[in-house]
Amino acid sequence: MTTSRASRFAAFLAERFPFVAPLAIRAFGDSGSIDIDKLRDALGDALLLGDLPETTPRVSARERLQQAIDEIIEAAEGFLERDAIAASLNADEKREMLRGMLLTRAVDNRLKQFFTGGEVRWGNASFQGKGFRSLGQEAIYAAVIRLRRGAEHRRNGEWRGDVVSPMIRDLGAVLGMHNDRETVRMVLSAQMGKAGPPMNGKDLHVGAWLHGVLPAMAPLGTPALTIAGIAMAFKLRREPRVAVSFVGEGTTSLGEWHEAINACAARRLPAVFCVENNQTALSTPVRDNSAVRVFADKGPGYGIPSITIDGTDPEAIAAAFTWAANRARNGAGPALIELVAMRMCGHAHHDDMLYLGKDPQISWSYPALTEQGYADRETYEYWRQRDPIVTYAARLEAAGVIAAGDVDAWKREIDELVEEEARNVIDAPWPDGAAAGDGVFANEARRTHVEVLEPEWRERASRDIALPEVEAAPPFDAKGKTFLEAIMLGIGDVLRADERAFVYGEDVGGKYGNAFLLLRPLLKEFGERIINSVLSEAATIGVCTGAALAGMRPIGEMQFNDFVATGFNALVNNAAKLRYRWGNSTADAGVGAPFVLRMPWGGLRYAGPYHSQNTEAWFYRTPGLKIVVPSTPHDARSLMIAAANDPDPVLYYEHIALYRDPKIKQALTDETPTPTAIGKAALRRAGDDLAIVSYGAYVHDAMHVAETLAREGHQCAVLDLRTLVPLDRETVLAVARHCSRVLIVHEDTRSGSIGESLAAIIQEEAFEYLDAPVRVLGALDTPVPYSPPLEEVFLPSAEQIERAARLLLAY
Ligand SMILES: Cc1ncc(C[n+]2csc(CCOP(=O)(O)OP(=O)(O)O)c2C)c(N)n1
Repeated sequence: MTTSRASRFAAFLAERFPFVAPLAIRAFGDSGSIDIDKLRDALGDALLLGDLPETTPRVSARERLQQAIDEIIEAAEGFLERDAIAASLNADEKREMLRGMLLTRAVDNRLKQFFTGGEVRWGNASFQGKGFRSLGQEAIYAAVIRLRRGAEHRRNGEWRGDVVSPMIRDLGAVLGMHNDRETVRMVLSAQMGKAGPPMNGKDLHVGAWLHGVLPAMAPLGTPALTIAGIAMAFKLRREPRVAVSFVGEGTTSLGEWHEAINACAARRLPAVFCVENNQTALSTPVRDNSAVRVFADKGPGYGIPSITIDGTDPEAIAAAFTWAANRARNGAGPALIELVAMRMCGHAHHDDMLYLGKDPQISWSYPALTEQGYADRETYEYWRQRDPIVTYAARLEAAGVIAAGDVDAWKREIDELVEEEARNVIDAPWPDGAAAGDGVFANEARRTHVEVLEPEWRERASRDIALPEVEAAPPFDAKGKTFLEAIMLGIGDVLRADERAFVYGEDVGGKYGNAFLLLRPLLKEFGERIINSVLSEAATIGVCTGAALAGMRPIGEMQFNDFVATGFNALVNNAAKLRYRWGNSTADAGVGAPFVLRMPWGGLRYAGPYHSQNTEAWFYRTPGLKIVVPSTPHDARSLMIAAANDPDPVLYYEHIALYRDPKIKQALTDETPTPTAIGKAALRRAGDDLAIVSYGAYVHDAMHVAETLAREGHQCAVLDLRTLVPLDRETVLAVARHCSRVLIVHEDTRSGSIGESLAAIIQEEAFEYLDAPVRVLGALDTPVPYSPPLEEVFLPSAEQIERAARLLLAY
């Protein structure tokens, strides 16, 4: 079999464009040279047929065929570029790749030894840690060899290089981004849950923002979305930086991965997507996960170039990633690289036994597969001959790049280094347990368990029974601004004040300005920063998260809050947890995702089960997300400014029924107002007899009921929560203690609602002040029905609020 460049090229064409391979072979003849012009001519002669009808309306057959030729030529040029890159790899780079693979295997071995060795003890038991193996996939080290990495890309404590998002199998890429004993210790320490940056025992996945490494996530598709957001930040700031996503072939079955690629492809964001096909997803063979011929076949579906290469060939990998990164940096958008290799170990430490049928000895060589193992025997035997360390070492030795004894000497050095760092981890302290309460939000006090029945605590807490002042607010003004206009003004204030801010969501940009035309007045001034997302809530949330991480201040939008469900994972498992997972360490302090997610929300409009929901309780109990719920135009504007300046993700719930409500208009200033503090409730009305606590649209119903009852001499205080997270507990409790009777009213369905949570807090902490049960009034526990008579029964009515209030007053 010949392996001349021309024959490799023909094989490449056979893989991606099989019908063209024979034509190329004929065009080049025996010359062995590859002439792109000759290929173009040959393709033109063969494909550009004469008179054919349109392929589809408005697409001529000629245009379609020309597109196909352009695609083949681009792919051919890519092949040549990769070949040139591979040829340009210098001896130092080659040695680094080999040493990097050795280091990867040594660390992987040490992680396994930690798992089986019983060296680390917690109390009376050994702590094994939970960890994943990378045996057989060490060549991934080569993917980062020509990325922008290293100290020169860190300026003023900020990472300015490329960013990679490794998955659990990509230990090599993590080590490659910062090949230093510090990284070795980070990796070992993360698995063993010891104190130390950057994870500080908070997560076993390791990331190092200051070296451009995101921590892997267990929800496997989500990091690709973060990569899309980071790439968006790079593009908006016109920085020549690239964001790289790695996933296994099993993960290509997850929607988030597709949504990320599509979002990047649509805007030609500087991203690279890599699929590592290692034959097995946990235990599931490739065929049970997908019917594709090769995973690179998925790329053309998104209009991006893709290639499949040998995942055990470091030079091919280095060339592929350098090619893809170059084109991304030059504005050509993402590419997809599939690496084919095999996992030569179990999915995780505990799975070695099942995969191989026997727990392997720690060794530089691959373990043997026994009869009992579930790995496919024939495939395993094939890949056993392709150990990237063995084959590459032989290749470099044959080429004179390394000398005969180099590998053995390196193995000794590396083993020593890894062992030293393992000892350091064994000797390292455990994290201070109390730190479990640190770092959910920036700049907050440590969270602790509180025993609210302790007499001392009760004594201290129960003193505060005074009502706060009724908050000063602009009065109603029929000529004033609507709630909708106020939100728009707040967004305008933010965009004007902070060049890092941009708006991202479905239908927000172009000539449209969002589904409610809310943003339309801003399009002229800020058109370039009001950007249409692809139709994907996961992508919107992922892009906001990644861009925020990379230093932007996105204002994302769910067209209706109901649709957040399709981005739920990206919000609760990524945006909400990022700060906490990084351990809030000094080295990575400030690594959070500060963005605003606008949530048009609520019923009262006969809009049915998918355009009316109250989703705030879904997130109320997710640590790491703030929630604001303005009820007046003034607050809508000033809370938008506060939310955009907040260092953490803020869900901004804007009630659609208030958007154009003429009864709540207020005069607003021309100047940017002072931001309203997040976490501060507003007393809207003072009263001693009953406290009505509410938020969103129902604040106005509460006020009406209070006014009605006042005419009869009953004075009700009305508390507008305004922020749900962090909850203004002190004010809620002060109002409850002061009035002794509490009615909580909200639009959301009752069971598991925020009202029930407040009632629990009030009865626990203000029990001795209460003269009546805390009453919670919410909607029926059903989906939101559409037809007016149905919705009116579903929602709590003014009559129900008034009746509950009267019963409480009389209790
Ligand atoms: C969303 C999600 N579902 C399930 C899992 C459990 N899980 C962990 S790894 C894994 C297999 C991943 O396979 P693949 O993407 O091919 O990567 P590989 O492990 O083979 O490198 C599964 C199912 C998970 N982590 N995340």
